[in-house]
Amino acid sequence: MRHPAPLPDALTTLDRTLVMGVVNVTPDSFSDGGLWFDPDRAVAHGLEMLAQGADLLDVGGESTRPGAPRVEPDEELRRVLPVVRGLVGAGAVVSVDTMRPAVAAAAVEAGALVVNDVSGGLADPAMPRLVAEAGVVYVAMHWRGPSDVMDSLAVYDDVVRDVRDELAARLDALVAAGVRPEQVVVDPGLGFAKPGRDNWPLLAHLDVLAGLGRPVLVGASRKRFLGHLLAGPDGEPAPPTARDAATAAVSALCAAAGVWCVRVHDVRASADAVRVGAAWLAARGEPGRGGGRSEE
Ligand code: PMM
Repeated sequence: MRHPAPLPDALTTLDRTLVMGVVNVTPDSFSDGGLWFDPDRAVAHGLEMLAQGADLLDVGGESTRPGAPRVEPDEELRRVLPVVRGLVGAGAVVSVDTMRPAVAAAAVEAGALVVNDVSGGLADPAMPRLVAEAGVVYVAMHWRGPSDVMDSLAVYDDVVRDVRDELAARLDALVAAGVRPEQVVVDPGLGFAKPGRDNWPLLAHLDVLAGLGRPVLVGASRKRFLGHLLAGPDGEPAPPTARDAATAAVSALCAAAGVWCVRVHDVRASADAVRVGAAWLAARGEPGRGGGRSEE
């Protein structure tokens, strides 16, 4: 498995897809809003996910569900920082899910090793410079605009090619701002300006995104397109918490496709699923596709 850099040896020696557990410190996320809004509960939830097999934890203070309004920067910091500190103090590898350079900087200062920016640096042009200076791993997700308008931006000629081309442009912009390519992970941004039908071709052609030469992260967990897939006879989408088995199935497919990391709410099933994918690849003579080393 080719890992981005820099990350601790405990992760870069793993020759399989990593599992990132989601810690949403929000009152309104689509699948678990409000459950972990209290910092102590959020930290306890993160520790539980580590015990269940999470390799790293992604702490976010701003919901990105379709239609969600922005959170004030001070409020986002107030939500995220105590949880990052608590989890880093407990020895976790922590990622911060934010579009704001100030929040990313404070989280990195508190020990976060990954900045996960769902806008890929588009929401705030100061983000790439901050990431270049901080030297941390940066997840650049495919994004076309804020959550309150993103559904209207879902117009593609060919969704796989368009997402690849737009991510390639982001990579160029990041490198131009001083970010080292080894720092960057790309992400198709499932569900972000992508209605149900557009998510499946992206999952089925992860090799096209991998062709950008960077590790790939996939966030399919509990998303709407899985709810629609699992709709009952009445046509009603399955609710978010009934999407975990399907999420784990996607994690196994991602692992078999050589994806670097899956971002999930229910860690236990995906921790098993990525091991299934690794065994499947190994039996094909393709263990981790490239040795358990980082690029540094
Ligand atoms: N999805 C959500 C939030 N952050 N980050 C990355 N890199 N990729 C994703 O697909 C992604 C993300 C939305 O899900 P949530 O509200 O459950 O956190």
